[in-house]
Amino acid sequence: MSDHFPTIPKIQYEGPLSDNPLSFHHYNPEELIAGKTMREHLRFGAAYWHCMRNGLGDPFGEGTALMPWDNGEESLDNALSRVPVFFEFLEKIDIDYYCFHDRDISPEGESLSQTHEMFHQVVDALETSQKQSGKKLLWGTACLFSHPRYAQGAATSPNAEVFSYAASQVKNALDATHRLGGQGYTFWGGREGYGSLINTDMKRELDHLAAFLHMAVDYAKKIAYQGQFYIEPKPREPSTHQYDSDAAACLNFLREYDLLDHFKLNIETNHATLAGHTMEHELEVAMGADALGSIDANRGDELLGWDTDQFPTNLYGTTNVMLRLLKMGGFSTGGLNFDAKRRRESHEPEDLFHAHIGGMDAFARGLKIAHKIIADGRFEEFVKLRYSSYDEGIGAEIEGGKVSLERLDEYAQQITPPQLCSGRQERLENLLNDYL
Ligand code: XUL
Ligand code: CO
Repeated sequence: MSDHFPTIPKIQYEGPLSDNPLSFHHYNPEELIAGKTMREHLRFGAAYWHCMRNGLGDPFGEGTALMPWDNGEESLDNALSRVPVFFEFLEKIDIDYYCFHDRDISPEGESLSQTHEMFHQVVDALETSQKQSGKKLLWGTACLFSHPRYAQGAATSPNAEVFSYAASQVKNALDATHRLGGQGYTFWGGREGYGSLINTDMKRELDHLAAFLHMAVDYAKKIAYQGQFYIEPKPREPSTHQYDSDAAACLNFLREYDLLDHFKLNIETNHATLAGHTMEHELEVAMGADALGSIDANRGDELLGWDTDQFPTNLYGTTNVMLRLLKMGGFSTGGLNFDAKRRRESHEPEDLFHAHIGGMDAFARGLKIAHKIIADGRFEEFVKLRYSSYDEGIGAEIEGGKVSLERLDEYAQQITPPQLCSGRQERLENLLNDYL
């Protein structure tokens, strides 16, 4: 194994009393919870783009990240030399899965065919490293938002040649994902939206986006790629409005264009916040349609209005996510991918470890707390009781689709005016705090 993090040992579980910051205090990978190990429940993934390619710049200043293994060149050699560094990181942090965009792992060439050629050479290196380490690809994707050619969209660009370029990237990224045994393939519509409606034919752009996704589904069938397709909602940034703005908008789009059988959603916490929703709202919308596939785990900052992609450390947040995941019966193809970056001030390689340790420990605690809440059953019991008027009598008839408006008109006039029970929100909020 390479040694690019010489001062970092393999991170081990040392328990909550340990004062070693380079250890897990709560994430104990082999500990059993409800019949599965923590490792199996949580299926952590690391993002190649944030770990290896994010220099930590912001709109006001250049990057600060120290990356002694990187010579700063957009070359194939430099791309290849990042691969062992990333796998050493995965090994030391004990994360089993990773995710990448095509342009994170390899650069643009002079021509599109040269770009693809370099890309597949790096994919060869990833394949070798995966075999040696046992690490797995959670999902792959194509970066259809950084290059200036995508300034006006990719599949929703007004220019058909740009659409074709994007299709070519997706074909190659799908080939690579298939080869690497990727369990999923994500579409995040980075610039699939508009800056202004003044120059936009929205209906035409949406039709194009659907055609693009159908082509990907058809191609996956052709190459016998069985992984799960995901759409990742986000309302804005970089576009003023993105067509995949939240879970409900994505589901509506997928249904309208007959794509719902082929896609699930990859829900990201900070994107939920930007959409004006809680993460748990987005998860429940996706779950209601049996379409929760994977999670990009991070958080925003209450004081900043943009996608800060911070590491998740908020226990309410991780508990709320794990409550939904446990109720769903866990991931099948998906996982908890840390689509998160360090703050610009945390520029040393060691900070990559502290950041991921914090996220992993926060999710381990979320998992334990959520399991306890579900095992106790008090929330479930309360909610069940709250809706119990639908379990029998007129309620059961309503749910069974057996009554008409006229019948309810007659019924309502006979009964004494309805008495409501308290929703007990504050009592339940106190109860949640008791578990934390
Ligand atoms: C951008 C974002 C992406 C997707 C993959 O906000 O979250 O990194 O996860 O393209
Ligand atoms: Co993401």
